[in-house]
Amino acid sequence: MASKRGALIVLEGVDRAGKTTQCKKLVQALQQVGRPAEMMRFPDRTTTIGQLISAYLEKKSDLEDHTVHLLFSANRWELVPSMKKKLEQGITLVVDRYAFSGAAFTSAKPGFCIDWCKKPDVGLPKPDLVMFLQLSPVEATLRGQFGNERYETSDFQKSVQQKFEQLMKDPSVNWKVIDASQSIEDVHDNIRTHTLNTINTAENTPLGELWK
Ligand code: NYM
Repeated sequence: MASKRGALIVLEGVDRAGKTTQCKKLVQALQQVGRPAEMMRFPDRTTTIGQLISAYLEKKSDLEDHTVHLLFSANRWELVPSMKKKLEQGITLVVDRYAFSGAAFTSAKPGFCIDWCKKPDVGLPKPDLVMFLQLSPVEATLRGQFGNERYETSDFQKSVQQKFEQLMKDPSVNWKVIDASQSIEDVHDNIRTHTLNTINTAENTPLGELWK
């Protein structure tokens, strides 16, 4: 019998919600209980496309808004063959941002509708679980200053949060909202429980296609 597939787990949220910390802790926790797991992040700045995106985010280059949106999407598509291979091998992928960040960040720019923003990502491997780390703007401010990258301003992040809320109304995606204002350990316990349940169900269901 073919081995059971891994689960595709995504963490989303506005900047500074603690996604990266939680992704790392989750991968470690899964490995400790004998579940093969690997972390990925988008944008993946190591590829040629990722380097274009990285220069844009660091404000070292300017790119037209539609163009950079399509590059973020292309950066996901270029990783799809290796993602599918790993999932088939039984490896659970814990992903720091995915197409939801793509749609939320671009549609927060003037002149973009969320439907157009979702289109290039239609058909990507569908996450078995998307956990949204919820953090109020007040709590986010308490975590200190934003960095210097593009999009790192509180007004823009507020619009991004609203776009995420719109995306979360879609019942075709398995969203779970996590209160990110709790301690790192409490957030982790919550995330680990949801993930272990999802891994068990995903084993017996085929991988879906996002927004299709
Ligand atoms: N971002 C991320 C997008 O605008 N579109 C996308 O598709 C993705 C995946 O890039 N501000 C934005 C969100 C973040 C930035 O930051 C990447 P980080 O710190 O590498 O997660």
